[in-house]
Amino acid sequence: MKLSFRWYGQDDPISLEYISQIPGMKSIVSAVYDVKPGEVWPRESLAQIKEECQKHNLVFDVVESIPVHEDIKLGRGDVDNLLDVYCENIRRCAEYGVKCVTYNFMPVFDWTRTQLDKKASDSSTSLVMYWDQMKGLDPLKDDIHLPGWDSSYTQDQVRELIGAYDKLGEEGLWKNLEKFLKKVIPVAEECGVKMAIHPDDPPYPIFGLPRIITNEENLDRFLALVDSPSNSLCLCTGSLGCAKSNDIPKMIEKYASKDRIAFMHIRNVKIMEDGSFEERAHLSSCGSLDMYEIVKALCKHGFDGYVRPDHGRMIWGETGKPGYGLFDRALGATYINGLFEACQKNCK
Ligand SMILES: [Mn+2]
Repeated sequence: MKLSFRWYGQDDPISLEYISQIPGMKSIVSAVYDVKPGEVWPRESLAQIKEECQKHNLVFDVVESIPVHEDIKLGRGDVDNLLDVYCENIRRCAEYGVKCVTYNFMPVFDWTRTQLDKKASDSSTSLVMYWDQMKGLDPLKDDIHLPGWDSSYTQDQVRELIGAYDKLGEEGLWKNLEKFLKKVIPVAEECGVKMAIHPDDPPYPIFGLPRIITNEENLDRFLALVDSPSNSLCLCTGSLGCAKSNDIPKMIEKYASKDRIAFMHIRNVKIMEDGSFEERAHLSSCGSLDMYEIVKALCKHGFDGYVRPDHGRMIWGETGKPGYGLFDRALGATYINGLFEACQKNCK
């Protein structure tokens, strides 16, 4: 496996120097963050990320993410031009050494939480999604400002988008995803890039919006749309793991054996009685997921893709971007290192 860490570029309060001091750290996961979806990424921006990483003996080889324009997901507007731009961005990333590109196909919102700084009994804070805070919210009637949702949309735009997705439905979204893949995957193959779709977070409908990258049946359907190693998964344990019905080690076993996992996001969540969930420390005993079984399933199939510690808690007084502090993600990285060392030695 190749250990990686997400870095938000020059504005990230966590420096590449600090990241490079985490044992075993090799790859940087980043993106051009100041360009809107549907626009071409300037080569200078990619070159700059690459150079900065090199200065710290790190490699910029994973992109998270190239966002998919809502019109591609909705199949409206100038889709063909938007798809051309998307392909051009893949080519440009490859020119600067990128091997894996993450993206998602979630309508409107990337992820849903009701609170970003829920205090645990040890005074650490983390992101949570509580149903009792969600219930009663109706984006068609109320002005909703959930943390993490794109604040560049006006409430009217959100309502329009929700209406459009409602009309489209799940099958319509599948159709548009297929069109996207048929255009993009051949380009990725050509330039040696693995496209890794991130599952929906959480993996069930929110406010009636269709969600399709959610469970084993749908992952099978997704991978069959274009049967190529370039059409791969970013298997996020914490996203898929929010649904009790998803058996994460079993899913990893299946997709790693077929070489269809390009990228692993490893983190733990605690699922509550009512289906609410809290992001927790990476350790198995801190949440609902068995991290040992997860890593064991990867090692059994000689997994050599990218791995990153996903969201961490805020600990030791650190402040910053929720989920993306240094300390707890670094602890996660060393824990992941330990699990891999043990599992790899056991597999031999
Ligand atoms: Mn993730």
